[in-house]
Amino acid sequence: MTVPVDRGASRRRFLAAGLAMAAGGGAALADPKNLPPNVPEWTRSLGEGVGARPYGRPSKYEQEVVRRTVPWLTATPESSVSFTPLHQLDGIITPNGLCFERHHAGIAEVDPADYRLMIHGMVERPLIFTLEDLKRLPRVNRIYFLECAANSGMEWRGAQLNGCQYTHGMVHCVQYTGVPLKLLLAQAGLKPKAGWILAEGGDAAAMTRSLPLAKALDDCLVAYRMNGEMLRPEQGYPARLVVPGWEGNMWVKWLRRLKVGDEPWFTREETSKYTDLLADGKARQFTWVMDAKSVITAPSPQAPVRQKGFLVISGLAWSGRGSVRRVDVSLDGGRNWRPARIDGPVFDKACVRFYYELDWNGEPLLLQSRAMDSTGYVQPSKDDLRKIRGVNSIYHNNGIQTWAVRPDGEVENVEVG
Ligand SMILES: Nc1nc2c(c(=O)[nH]1)N[C@H]1C(S)=C(S)[C@@H](COP(=O)(O)O)O[C@H]1N2
Ligand SMILES: [Mo]
Repeated sequence: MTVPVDRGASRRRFLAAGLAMAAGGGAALADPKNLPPNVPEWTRSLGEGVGARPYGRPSKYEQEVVRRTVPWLTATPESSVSFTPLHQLDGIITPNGLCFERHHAGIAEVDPADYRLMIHGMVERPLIFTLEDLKRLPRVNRIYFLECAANSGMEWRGAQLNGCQYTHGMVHCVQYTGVPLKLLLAQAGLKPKAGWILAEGGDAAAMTRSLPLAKALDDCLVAYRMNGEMLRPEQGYPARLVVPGWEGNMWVKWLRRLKVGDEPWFTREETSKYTDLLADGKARQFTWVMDAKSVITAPSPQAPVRQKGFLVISGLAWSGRGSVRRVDVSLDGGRNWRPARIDGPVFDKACVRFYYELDWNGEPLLLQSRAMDSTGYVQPSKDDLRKIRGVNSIYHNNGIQTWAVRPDGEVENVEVG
């Protein structure tokens, strides 16, 4: 059923038309015996009682909303990544079970009774905390995004992966509960020469990163809860480092040790990995901050447009340097930009949700979004980024993404010259 839409109509009329189409369009898939004026199946019998689901699960009709992997990307599942289904989510919070995972040696299953966090090195009092010790300390709640530095890393040499889950799905945004790192360091007492901290994970990769003391004392947390419940094993249960705005690799999971020193350790993860190879063969090192970035999550290749008429374009934006101040959307590959509508809370170093509504009559679109943050920084085009960074890099690709919307509503990952 097609409802002709007057292109000059008011937004209220677009909405009315959209609703009429939704009712008509949905009818093809529906079972008539559940539709008005009939009494549907679920009204004819008692439902499952309370207690049947001690830990709730999504509806059985939502089974397609899952993390996905790209099998050819990595040699083993233990050192690999799964991607957040960004195209199927809304708002700013990522549900715990859908947060992308990046492990270098699989998921460590840490018994909380045996969990210990050691603080040593250039401190007055080396300390060992149990999980209960951490939980007894004053705690804070903060919403932050975590983005792997390799997010969009496959796209440096051109459009590759057909879906924002794969091009941008190495990001999640949750509310952490934890202890400010500065409080733990104060308990141990920093020696005058202290300038760096080595964070080590308790997994088989024993992931280690050097963290400058200034950042540790600023806003880092040792978190043990996400979105209210204890961290998931995938996210570092029972405790992980939270390094707001900085590359995901530094957010050491299954955190077992913090060593205070006076210089960085130059570990594998900050020399051979997580450095950015430039065109001249030199590499940038210690590029910790994740710059402003955005992506349209729907429509996108995995979320094509199903109906003409009123269309909500939806996306996510974030910046590791502050808060997102504005997001612009382009329908024509970056020639014209219009401000998007940000809806929901805007926090520092957290995702924001933006919308742009339009009436779509089947004309081809080249959808783009660009984020601006509180420092005045504007998300660059991929070509502008390549002028400075070359194409040897894997990490820190925050270039503007383009989705081509075809007249039939299918969407494709493309680049505009
Ligand atoms: N101990 C440990 N911490 C780790 C990793 C790891 O493999 N082991 N991977 C890092 C990387 S590269 C990223 S991007 C983030 C991913 O966090 P997530 O799995 O919660 O999404 O964790 C970081 N912390
Ligand atoms: Mo990462």
